[in-house]
Amino acid sequence: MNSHAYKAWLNDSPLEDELLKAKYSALVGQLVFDGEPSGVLNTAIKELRSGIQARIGITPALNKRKEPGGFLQIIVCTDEERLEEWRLGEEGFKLRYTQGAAHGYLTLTGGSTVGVLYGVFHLLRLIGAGKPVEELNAEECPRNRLRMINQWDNADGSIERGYAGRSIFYENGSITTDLQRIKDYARMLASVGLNAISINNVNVHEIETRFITDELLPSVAGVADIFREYGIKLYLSVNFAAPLQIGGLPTADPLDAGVQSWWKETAKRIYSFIPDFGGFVVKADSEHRPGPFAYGRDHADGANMLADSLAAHDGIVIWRCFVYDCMQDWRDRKTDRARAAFDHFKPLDGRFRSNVLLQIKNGPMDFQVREPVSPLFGAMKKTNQMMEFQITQEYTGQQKHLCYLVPQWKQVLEFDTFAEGSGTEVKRIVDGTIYGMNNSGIAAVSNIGNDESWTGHILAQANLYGYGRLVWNPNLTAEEISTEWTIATFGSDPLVVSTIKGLLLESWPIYEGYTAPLGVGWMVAPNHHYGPDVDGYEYSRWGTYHFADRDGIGVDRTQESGTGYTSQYEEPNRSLYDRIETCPDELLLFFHHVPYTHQLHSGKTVIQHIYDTHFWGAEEAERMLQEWAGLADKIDEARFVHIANRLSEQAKHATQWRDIINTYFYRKSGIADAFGRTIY
Ligand code: GCW
Repeated sequence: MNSHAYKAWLNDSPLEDELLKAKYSALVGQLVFDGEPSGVLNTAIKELRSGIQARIGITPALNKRKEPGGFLQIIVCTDEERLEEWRLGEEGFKLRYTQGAAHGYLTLTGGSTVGVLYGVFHLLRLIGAGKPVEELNAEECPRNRLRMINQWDNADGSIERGYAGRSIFYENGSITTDLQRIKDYARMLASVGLNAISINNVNVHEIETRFITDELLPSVAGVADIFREYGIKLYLSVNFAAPLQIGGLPTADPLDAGVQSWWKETAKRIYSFIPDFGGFVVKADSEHRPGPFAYGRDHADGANMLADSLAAHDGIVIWRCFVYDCMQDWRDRKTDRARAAFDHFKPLDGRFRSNVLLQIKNGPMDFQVREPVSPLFGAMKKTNQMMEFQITQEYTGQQKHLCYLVPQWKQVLEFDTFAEGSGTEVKRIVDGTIYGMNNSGIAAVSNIGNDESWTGHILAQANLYGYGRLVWNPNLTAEEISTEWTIATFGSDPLVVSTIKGLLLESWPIYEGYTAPLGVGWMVAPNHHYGPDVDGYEYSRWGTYHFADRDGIGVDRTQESGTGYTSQYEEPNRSLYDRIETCPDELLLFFHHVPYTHQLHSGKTVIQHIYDTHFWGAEEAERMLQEWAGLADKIDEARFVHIANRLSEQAKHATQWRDIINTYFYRKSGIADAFGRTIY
């Protein structure tokens, strides 16, 4: 596959500026490297040479010593002292342009071979953006150690919450033989600095349970080989009940000696096939998955037992905190799903092994368009913790709607938990600085499938790209990341850049505008979660209610009259959310049950806000389509039409959202729209 859609941000069209091309040629005509490149370095040099060939039209010579003329020298740091002296992290790199007497030259120094690889992708990005040679400088080191992607792919080829076709990893119960596609994916991930991937769904079914057996490990190892070439470690999601289901044991009790030695043997076997295997991702006692509760044990018992099996091999356990009662009764107003992760895990703080990481979803519910930040961040002071984001757009339009999530993630990472006083932002907890954790990082659920465009919606590629860049450096702004992506993907034409960047940055508020209001969430059709259904989950067992009646709407999570969820936050956040007077509008209904006539800080009533944002959101969705139309003669036809079709579907669907939500609340409240607009 060779289309623009497939190449995504690794667009390698020849540069048009001939003068600039000549300048680049003078600089990168020879690559100087003293040694025999192998492994990741080999990948880096191949990427560099093919990238330069495509962009500039020359294939750089690979020289051991400098020949006359400009050059690009590659240096790999091989010992720790040097790393310190050069102030380079192991995965970091420095790129320097120097103007010599007769010619200029570039030096790319990597803290390790993978540092060089990241430097190569960075350099190619700068060249693609047409940076002047004097500006080919950078000094970069990733802020987060673990920069991970979680695939929710199943062995049968389906993808849980996948919106871009079938799995690129599996077909009919086995690992695919089309390894090229996996390699192309590894490239994309490495190009934005990601370094870890779990390749199967956290809901581990029958076949995937056997990925850790002699029978299937050879093919898993084949996949690990591909990712290794790009500096990416492979992880597997495992089934906590595996000793029972495939081990022939009568129990999976984590304190049972037989179970413990079964997992130790299993770990040994895995490492014999994959020497640098990353470790296990575990969803246990969550949504009917097996776990330690069945044996009267807790999460620390379960996670530690697995951690012990991996410790000798430097492997880690990533234990998910998405644990809640999914058999609730809507009449029960005291049980609160939002409280669950904190209630389960906070009491266990300090009990987890150092090679256990708790993976916490960004919000306390489940990847809604708007949620507060999970209060577990900062609450676990003696436990490694990492963030879980969702790139796949389960609740945010399923890659049929444009919803650029970088601004949302950015808000989460910038959130001040006050866990250690002011300035304890989430980004500094998950990067390990606040609690000096040895394991930390960020993971996200992937949004790719075997669709030609990878992500179903070409503009949804920006979410995968943006995720990688943000995790590399959470201090980048959404504006910077979206500009970078647009230029890499569509080129530097100013109208193209400003239009696409604008669409991306406006899309989250627009999507929020015509869907569930004021942080309440969950007004989606059950099961598949696409499209409006205000009461779709209102009487179900999942604990996701909005409690709308004729008088008001929202969930009372205050300390005095509600579920007490707000008490899980540190001050001043606790009072901020607890008090209706200070609770931010966008989260009002998450924390409070209010009458429709309640006045927001914006000055509007809740009901008028609902009407206004829904009319506005649908109009904006239409406007996005018109904006895109303005790029007709600036974008190749295939991508232009693909995106136009998606945006037009979105605009249509937004009117459906608008009407269903508005009508529902008009009927419930009996209060008319102040502007007399059409409500059915
Ligand atoms: O949001 C829910 C999804 C499930 C998913 C679960 C989880 C993998 O609807 O499909 O299961 O979250 O995160 O475990």
